[in-house]
Amino acid sequence: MANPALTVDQIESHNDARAEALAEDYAALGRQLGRRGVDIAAIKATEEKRLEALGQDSYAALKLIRAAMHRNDVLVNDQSILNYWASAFFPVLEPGTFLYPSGSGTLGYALPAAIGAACAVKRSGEARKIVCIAGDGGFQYTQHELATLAQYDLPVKILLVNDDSYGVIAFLQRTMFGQTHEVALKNPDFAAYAKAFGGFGITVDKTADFAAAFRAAEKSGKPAIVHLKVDTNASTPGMTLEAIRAKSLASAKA
Ligand SMILES: Cc1ncc(C[n+]2csc(CCOP(=O)(O)OP(=O)(O)O)c2C)c(N)n1
Ligand SMILES: [Mg+2]
Repeated sequence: MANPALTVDQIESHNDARAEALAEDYAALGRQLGRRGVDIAAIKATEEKRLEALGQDSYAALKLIRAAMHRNDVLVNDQSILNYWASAFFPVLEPGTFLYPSGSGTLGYALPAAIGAACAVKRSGEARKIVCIAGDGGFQYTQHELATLAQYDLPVKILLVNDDSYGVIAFLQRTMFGQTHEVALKNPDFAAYAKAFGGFGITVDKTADFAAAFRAAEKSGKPAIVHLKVDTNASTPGMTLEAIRAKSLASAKA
């Protein structure tokens, strides 16, 4: 016999129970690590300092976004260098406000998930912002869903970090093989793409311009893309990609 369909209320109560169980698991893990003398807060603070020292535009944008968001607003993440950093360093202040494809690591998750979050917020009548972060590669997996945002007038704000590349894959290839293969991307003009759907689109290429661009996106009241152009050779914690490449080539020659 087929399973009877679940009601929205049943799904919500199931999700609440799971969230509570997860919170208990994490608290228990924290206590266990604490007993072994592992100071997670200290490790996090050290790593955060290292990341900040890289002076990355995308990470600076992430911090500005946190400052612009209320504690109940929702950040929806794809899989990109900035999303990995966000998964470790974005301060999450309330349960259910940080959506991330934990485990599956699915590229293209963020936009459809943001649509789900925006529908839930609309249904609840609450005034909560939905902000979505994706890289150029991951965004293109599901970018046609911008049509859904436009059709249902869902004012999701998207930070699209564009390095014209599957950047993290390039990083891994350079680290392991000293060269890259098929990671460069030919992208559309993402700001124009948002405008083509009647949304708001803007391109910025430095941190100094980001806050004003994000404010303008919020003010528009529309689905919006803030298109942040970053160097294709963007840094990764601890070392720039170029430095990693040079080291890898040198060791291959030795
Ligand atoms: C469905 C799926 N395909 C492939 C991957 C492997 N993958 C993880 S990150 C990534 C590159 C993402 O590129 P982009 O969104 O531009 O972010 P960047 O690494 O440049 O910051 C790829 C191909 C994945 N996680 N999921
Ligand atoms: Mg990229």
